[in-house]
Amino acid sequence: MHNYLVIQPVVATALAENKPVVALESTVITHGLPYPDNVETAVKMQTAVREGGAMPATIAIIKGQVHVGLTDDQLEYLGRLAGTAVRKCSRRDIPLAIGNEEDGATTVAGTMILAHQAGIRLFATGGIGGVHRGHPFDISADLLELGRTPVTVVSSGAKSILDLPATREVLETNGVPIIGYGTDELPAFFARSSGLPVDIRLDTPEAVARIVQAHQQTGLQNGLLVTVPVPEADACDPQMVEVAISRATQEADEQGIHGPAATPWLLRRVVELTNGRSLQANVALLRNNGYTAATIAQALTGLS
Ligand code: PSU
Ligand code: MN
Repeated sequence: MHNYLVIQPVVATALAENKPVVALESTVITHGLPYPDNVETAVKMQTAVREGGAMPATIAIIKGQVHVGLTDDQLEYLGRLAGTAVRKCSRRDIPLAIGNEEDGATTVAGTMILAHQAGIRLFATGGIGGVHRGHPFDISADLLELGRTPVTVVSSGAKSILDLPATREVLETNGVPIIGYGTDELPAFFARSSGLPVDIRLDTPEAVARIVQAHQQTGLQNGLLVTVPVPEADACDPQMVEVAISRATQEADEQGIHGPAATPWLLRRVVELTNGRSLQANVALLRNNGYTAATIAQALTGLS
């Protein structure tokens, strides 16, 4: 293995024995949720992956080393970096954090790259990045990475802080199929639907695993996107969320918040504007996506 890559022994053993493993990202910990909710949620998500029958492998860069699978102490260390200037690592940023021996939180894009290098095929998170509303050139590196790295990402779609129709178009251009897990519509993170269609609806882990397997057999090098709606009981009232999101995006424009700072700023502001109500949905969907990804990972090891 590469010497910058430190694979936690339990994760390495699971991989060597062809047991199911699910990667988890770290930007959601440092930039997506406040401390200490972020650490609690990360732990809950790891537990949900185990309950679904797979080994969780949270990925982050700590002092220039890529860790695949974190200890509780390392999770706590990362959690306390929330609100600091810790580097948010997509493809562009990975060599900067490693070479400069920095800490780095991996985004969906960054986590896909490092999961693939470690030999992990499934990755669960909350929401992917997309095309920003009113900023058609601010396209998340997540969308391009999904077009070039063969990892299956399980998420609840994207928040409507983004331009969802444009996001869908960019995914299509990059050859990324959207699989609706138990849904005909692309989920919109806090809300179970967006009005936009998925490319295929599948209702069981086995059905998704067959697509992942077929994709692997073809040797295609893009990623796959599996979208899972937030559990019904925890979904937010769409109107309440929309009001918060509209206000947050308007404020961001007025204050000139853009680039990599845009997504974290908007995420924090939406939690404030919904009085934390959106946090409950966020935690619920993260756990549910971890569990779902684990069941798919397990079905996949049954096929190969
Ligand atoms: N969307 C969320 N929560 C998150 C993110 C997105 O609902 O935590 C994070 C993910 O790590 C994602 C990143 O990969 O933000 C996208 O950032 P950008 O738009 O700058 O590419
Ligand atoms: Mn961006």
